[in-house]
Amino acid sequence: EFDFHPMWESLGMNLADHDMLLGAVGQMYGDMFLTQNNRPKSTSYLDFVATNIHSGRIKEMLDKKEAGEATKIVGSFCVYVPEEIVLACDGIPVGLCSGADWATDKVEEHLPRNTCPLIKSFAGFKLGEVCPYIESSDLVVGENTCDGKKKAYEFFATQKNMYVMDIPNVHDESTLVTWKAEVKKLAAKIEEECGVTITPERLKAAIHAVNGKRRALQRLAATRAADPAPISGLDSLLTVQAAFMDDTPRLTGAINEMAAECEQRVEAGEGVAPKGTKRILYTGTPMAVPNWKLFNLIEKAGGVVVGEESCTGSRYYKDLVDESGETVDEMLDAIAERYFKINCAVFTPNHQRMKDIVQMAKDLHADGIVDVALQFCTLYEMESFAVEKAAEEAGIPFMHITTDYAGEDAGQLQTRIEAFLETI
Ligand code: BJ8
Repeated sequence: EFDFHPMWESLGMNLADHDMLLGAVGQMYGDMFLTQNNRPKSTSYLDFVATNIHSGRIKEMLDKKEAGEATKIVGSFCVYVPEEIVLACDGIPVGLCSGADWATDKVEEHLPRNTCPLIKSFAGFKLGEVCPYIESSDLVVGENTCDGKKKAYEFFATQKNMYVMDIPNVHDESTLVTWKAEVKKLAAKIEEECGVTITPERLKAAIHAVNGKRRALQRLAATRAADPAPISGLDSLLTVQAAFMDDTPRLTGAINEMAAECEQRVEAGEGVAPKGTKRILYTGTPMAVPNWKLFNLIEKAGGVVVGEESCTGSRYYKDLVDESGETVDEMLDAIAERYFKINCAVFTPNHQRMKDIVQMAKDLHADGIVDVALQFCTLYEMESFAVEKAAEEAGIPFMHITTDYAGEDAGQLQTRIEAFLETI
C-alpha cells in the first residue's frame, strides 16, 4: 500500500482532518454505491475513480508535472470554463470539490450563513485544507455567474491564485460577441500561466479529445431511454462527476466500455432495476462530489433516475465543439459558441432550458420530473416555477425539492419521494 500522507503534507493539507473526510466519504460510497444490485460490471471503473480520487489521481497529476508532461493544474467550479483551452496548453483541467459541508464555522467568518452549500463547501474545503485538488491547483478560474459565487470568489482570491471570467446574463448576438472576447482573454491568460503558445494543432487535438469524451457520455446517456434502465442514476451521476477529474483519454475509454455494456444489456432486456420501475428525470442545481444524497434517496425509495438536466448531466455533454475551424481564432470562436448553449439559470429569459427538460423527459420516457435547488440558491428556486409550468403543460408529474448537504432532512425527503413515486 502506497502511503500518500507525505504527498498531502507537501500540499499543505491538514492530515488528520483529511483522513477523517476520506473515511466518511469512503463509508458513504460503500453504503450508497456498493449496495446497488445488478450494476454493470464496467462500473468497476467508477470504484477505481472513487478509490483514487484524492490519492492516486493527485499523484499522477503531480508526477506528470514533475516529468514535464503537463504544465499547470487549473481548477474551476463551472461548466462555462472551457477545458479545451487548458488541455491545449498541456495543462490539466480539474473540477474542484464542493459537494460536502466542511469547516462551516471558519466559512461563516467570511461568508454569510445563508449562502448556498456549494459555495460554503468550496470555501470550507480551502479553509479546512482538505481538498488536494484545490491545493494542487496552480490557478483557479472562477466565473461571474450567480451573485453568491461572484462575491465568494472575491474572498477565494485572497486564498488562491485566481482568474475570473465574466459570463453574460443574456443570450443574444451582442453578448455572444462579448463572450467570444472573454474566451480569448482566458486563452491568453492560460497561455501565459502555462508558458505555452496555443497553435492550431494543439487546439484541434484538445477539441477532438473533449468532443470524444462528450460523445462517449452521450452514448451512455442514450442507453438510459430503455426500460429496464441498464445503469443507475447514481452511477451515471458519478460518471459525469468523474469527467471533471479523471484523465481525459482513460475516462473516454472507460465510458465507451460502460456504454457498450449498457447497449448489450438493453438488447438482453437486463436492467439495474426491474422493468416498470418509476423513472425520474432530475433537473436543477449541479451535484458536486460527494453530493449523492438525493439520487441515493430516489433509488433506495424504488425509483430510477434516467437523466439529468443539469451541469453534472446533459448540459456537460449534449453539445460538441464544431471541428471545422482551421485557425486558433476560428476554433476559439467555435468553443465560445458551444459553451454559450449551456442553459444555466443565470440567463434571462431561459426558455430553452424548459424546452430541454420537457424533451429529455419525453425521450427518456420519464414518469416524473424532480426539480431540485440547493438551499439559498435564488436562481434555481425562482426558475422552479417556470419548470413546474412547463412540466404541467406537457402533462408530466412534477415535484420540487429544496435541500442542502446535511442529512437532517433525509427522513422527510424519503417520505415525500416515496409519496411522489406512488402517485406517478
Ligand atoms: S453553468 S449551474 S455550474 S453557474 S447552486 S453556486 S447557482 S447559488 S452552480 Fe452552476 Fe455554472 Fe450555472 Fe452550471 Fe450559485 Fe445556485 Fe449555489 Fe450554483
